[in-house]
Amino acid sequence: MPELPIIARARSHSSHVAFESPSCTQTYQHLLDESARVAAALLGHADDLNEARVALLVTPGADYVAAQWGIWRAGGIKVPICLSATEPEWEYALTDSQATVVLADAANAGKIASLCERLGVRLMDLSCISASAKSLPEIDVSRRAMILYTSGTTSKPKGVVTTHANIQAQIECLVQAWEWSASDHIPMFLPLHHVHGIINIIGCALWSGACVEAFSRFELNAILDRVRSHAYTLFMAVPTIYVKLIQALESAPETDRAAIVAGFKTMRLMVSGSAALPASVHEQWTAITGQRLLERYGMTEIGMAISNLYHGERRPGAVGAPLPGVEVRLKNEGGEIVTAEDVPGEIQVRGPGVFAAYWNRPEATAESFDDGWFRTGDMAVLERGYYRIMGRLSVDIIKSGGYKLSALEIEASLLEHPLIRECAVIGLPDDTWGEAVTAVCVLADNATLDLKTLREWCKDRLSVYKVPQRLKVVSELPRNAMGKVTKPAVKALFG
Ligand code: MCA
Ligand code: AMP
Repeated sequence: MPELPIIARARSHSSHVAFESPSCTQTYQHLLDESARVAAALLGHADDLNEARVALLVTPGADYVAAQWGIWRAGGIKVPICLSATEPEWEYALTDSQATVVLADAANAGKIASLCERLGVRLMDLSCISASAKSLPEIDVSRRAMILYTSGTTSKPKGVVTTHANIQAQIECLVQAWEWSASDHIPMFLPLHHVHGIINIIGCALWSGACVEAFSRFELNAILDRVRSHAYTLFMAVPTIYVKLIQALESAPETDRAAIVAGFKTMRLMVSGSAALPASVHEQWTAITGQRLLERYGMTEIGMAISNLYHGERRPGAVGAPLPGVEVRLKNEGGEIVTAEDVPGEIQVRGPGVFAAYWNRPEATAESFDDGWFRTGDMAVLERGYYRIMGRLSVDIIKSGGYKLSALEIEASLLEHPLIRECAVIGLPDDTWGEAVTAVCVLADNATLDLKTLREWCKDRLSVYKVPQRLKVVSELPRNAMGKVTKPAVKALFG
């Protein structure tokens, strides 16, 4: 029976090591066997999950992939949820996606158990699965495979639906452009509810028969120890991580620094993306390690679209040229397609990696396309053959630590605070995080509120990266003649 290409590829690498950690290694065969067991357990007496949504709450590593492949092999749609999210955020993802099952590992099952009970969602603990393998359904690549929640210009995140064919296209274009092979070895320390970790790292590695070393989070010292022993051929991270690595190298004793730098120097490729990499960080990294970072541009809805060249120029401050199989165009405010260099326009993308739809949001889906081209909402300009990102069309989208955040979502939460009468959330430039979430609030009469108290209050409502880093209390918010709060004027309050 024909299998999903991702599974057939794994079979061709069955004896290779897929995951390695200081304590154990797991082969591709292990992932195939485990995912067959997960699929059988999910199916029970059914023949096919028929695109039922299965939420995934599993620590990065072999179990995560066994669960992911298990869902796919059983015909389900995988909905990975953020390990560090708050209960209201989990509740939103489970109810919006209408998930019927949460698949969790032993470390996380207890954290979501009461929510599952309250919502009537079945909780399956991966470590307690006892099903033996059974015959699995044939899955066509046109079927829907994954829903990723992404923040945007609405107050609640939208579910981005991709098919197996979309995922395959997103992976194959990177495997080709960056010349992935079975001899690659890559650390994985990014969250696995976003494209960067799921597609660019795990997806490409496992498609290629390569080896992944998974960390449960960005464990700086453990990762540097492995770099120092020349463990990796490839490294992929967000700009904030390169800033943190530079800080760590600058403060390390000279002998340690030289040993770690040698480990970075010998990697065949180091990539930065998910947010703008300041040219100064790019240049600093080259000065310290001799590596020229390859910056690329992508989005949850499209995978990767634009990249500096693997063989060729890697220009600081620019994201490069369209990836294989991806079409990119710029459209200006007047609705004209820009063909000249040095003229800004919105990036629009077309290609087999572009998502199928926003989950249950036909209007939002329709609005996000322009004659078959996906409207990214990012402005760019073409300069000497390479695109340079100029910013976003919406001031309500903030990028912090590589996470895309909706100012409107954070504002809606803050307005539930009993002392906050009005608020405007903005992103202010920040050397480490790219942008720092900043709240400007009008309080109830005679009330006082400090940042520490506000952050403490936010803890149970918003993920750590959405919690305001700065707070300014004002007597009124700047408004235009129509009475609407103007975010540029709010930003101007900070000089
Ligand atoms: C955490 N902290 C922050 C932020 N996040 N402070 C300011 N701004 C933030 N955004 C604070 C915490 O409050 C805490 O403070 C301290 O930093 C450590 O928190 P922790 O969560 O442990 O931080 P970390 O482990 O150092 O995390 C930094 C990180 C992480 C590794 C950069 O944010 C991360 O994994 N980001 C990547 C996200 C990602 O994969 N994005 C891709 C989506 P205290 O110490 O006071 O308690 S975009 C995508 O997929 C598209 C397609 C693409 O193009 O790639
Ligand atoms: P997300 O929706 O979380 O997938 O984030 C996608 C957004 O991240 C894009 O729309 C861009 O605004 C931003 N982004 C990704 N890569 C880059 C980059 N190299 N430079 C600037 N912005 C980027």
